Parts: sequence; C-alpha cells; structure tokens
Amino acid sequence: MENWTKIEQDAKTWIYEAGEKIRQSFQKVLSVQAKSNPDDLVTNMDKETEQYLISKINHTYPDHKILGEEGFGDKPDSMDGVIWIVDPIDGTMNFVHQQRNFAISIGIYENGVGQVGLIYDVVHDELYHAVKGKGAYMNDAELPKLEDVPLNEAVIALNATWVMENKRFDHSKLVPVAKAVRGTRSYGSATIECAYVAAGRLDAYITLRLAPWDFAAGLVLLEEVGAKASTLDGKPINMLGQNSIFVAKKGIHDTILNEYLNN
Ligand code: 2AM
Ligand code: CA
Ligand code: CA
Ligand code: CA
Repeated sequence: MENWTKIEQDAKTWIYEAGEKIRQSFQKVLSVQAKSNPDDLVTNMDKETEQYLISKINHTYPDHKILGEEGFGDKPDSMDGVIWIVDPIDGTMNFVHQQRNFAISIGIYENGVGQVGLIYDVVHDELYHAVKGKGAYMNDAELPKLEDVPLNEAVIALNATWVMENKRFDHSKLVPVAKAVRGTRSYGSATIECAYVAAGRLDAYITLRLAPWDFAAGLVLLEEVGAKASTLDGKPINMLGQNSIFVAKKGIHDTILNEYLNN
C-alpha cells in the first residue's frame, strides 16, 4: 500500500522548490527553442525543472515510473504500477512572453487511477492539490463541491482553435456554445484552466488536443469537486495518448454535450 499523504507531501516540497528556481530564473537569460513548430516552445527552464523533479522522484521512489513532457523520464507503455506524470512548465509561451500564467503540474496515478494531483501557479503562489477521496485544496482552503449554474451564466475557457477550421472537430459547433454562455476566456495553460474549473473560477474548459501531462493532475482535482471530464465526444480520456478534453460542472457538461456537440 502506498502512503499517498506522504507522497503528496514530498511532491509538494519538490514543486515549491522547483517554483522557487523558476522565480530565480527571471533574473537570468532564458534560452528559448521551437520544438514541433514555431509556436511550440521549450526553454532551458522546462528541461531543468523536469530533470530536477525526476531526480527527486527517482531518488525517493525508485520503483515508480515517470512520464514527463520533455522526455527525461521513462516511456511507460501502460498505466500499470505508480506513474508520476509531470509537466515541468505548462504554459511555456506565457512563461516566455508574460512571465505569468504558467504552472508546474504533477499527477500521480496507480494502475490508471488518479491518486494525487498538484498544480502550482508559480507567480501567483497558488498550489492546487488533491489526494483521492480527501478533497481538493487551493493553498490551505478546501475547494467546495461544484454547484451548477445555467449555461447563460457560465464562463468557459476555449482556445482560438475553435475559430479555425481543423480536421479533428467540426469547429462550427462551438460557435453557438460561445454565444450561449456569459463569457469565454483563454489563459494559455491547460493545467491552470483545469484548476480554475476545480476552483469554480471557470464553469468549463474545452480544448481540442492535449497530452497526458496537460490533464493528469487536473483530473484528480476535478474528480474531488464533482466535475465531469471526458473527451469532446463524451468518451473516457486515454491517459497515455492525445485527447480532446472537455471538463465542466456536471449540468454544464451534460447541456453542452447533448444540446450543442452531439447533434
Ligand atoms: P505547454 O505549454 O506545456 O506546451 C496552450 O494552449 C496549452 O496547450 C498549454 O497548456 C500547452 O502546454 C498545451 N499544449 C499541448 N500541446 C501543445 C503544442 N503542440 N503546442 C503548444 N501548446 C501545446
Ligand atoms: Ca510544450
Ligand atoms: Ca502542457
Ligand atoms: Ca510543458
């Protein structure tokens, strides 16, 4: 039996230490490179942060596996055992351009079940954290269970991909959603957007393509506050691959899925 409270404590210590290193890096020159395309950025701090977290995890939990965005971890081909899913900087474009609205994210799963979720918004010093069955918190404050709102009072997060033609999804279905809600937002960090849904700052978050490190921690938080999470077509999320992601308060999730997307 794993001691999830101890594991969460260790993860918190390391995420705070990593956050401090990132804050200190604002004084230094950043090295920025493009990965798959000119909009897909990576910096020395993404790599250094992932390596730092992996060294701590490997030293303390040598039996656990690690899946990290920058590839310094393992390449797990199943969710068997304990897997730490790490995004060292989520929102790298914000980190480079704005020095805010980025987060460090750690989700810890056992045999595919989310046990611990941590999302640290470094600049706002806001740590969202949850252990399965023990509630979700922002710093020391427990996040209340989500209460439904009507769609016309909902604020939802979307990215600009919904206004563009794309091969994965009939984007025109999202136009009526954007019209029906009270407001739309785009923060440019999937983990912060998931954390905001868990904290009730947003009522839903919809995005067309994310990797496991973008949603692993968020799903643990969202489960604790009673949110609903699926792909955009209402299917279960695959923890080892790319997915569209739709997380929301229950009633908002049902309404958008049944009345706007599934027709
Ligand atoms: P990242 O900053 O860790 O790459 C931006 O809208 C959000 O989408 C960020 O959370 C970003 O994570 C994520 N994302 C996922 N795949 C991406 C890609 N190929 N290029 C840019 N952002 C990506
Ligand atoms: Ca990236
Ligand atoms: Ca990410
Ligand atoms: Ca990242």
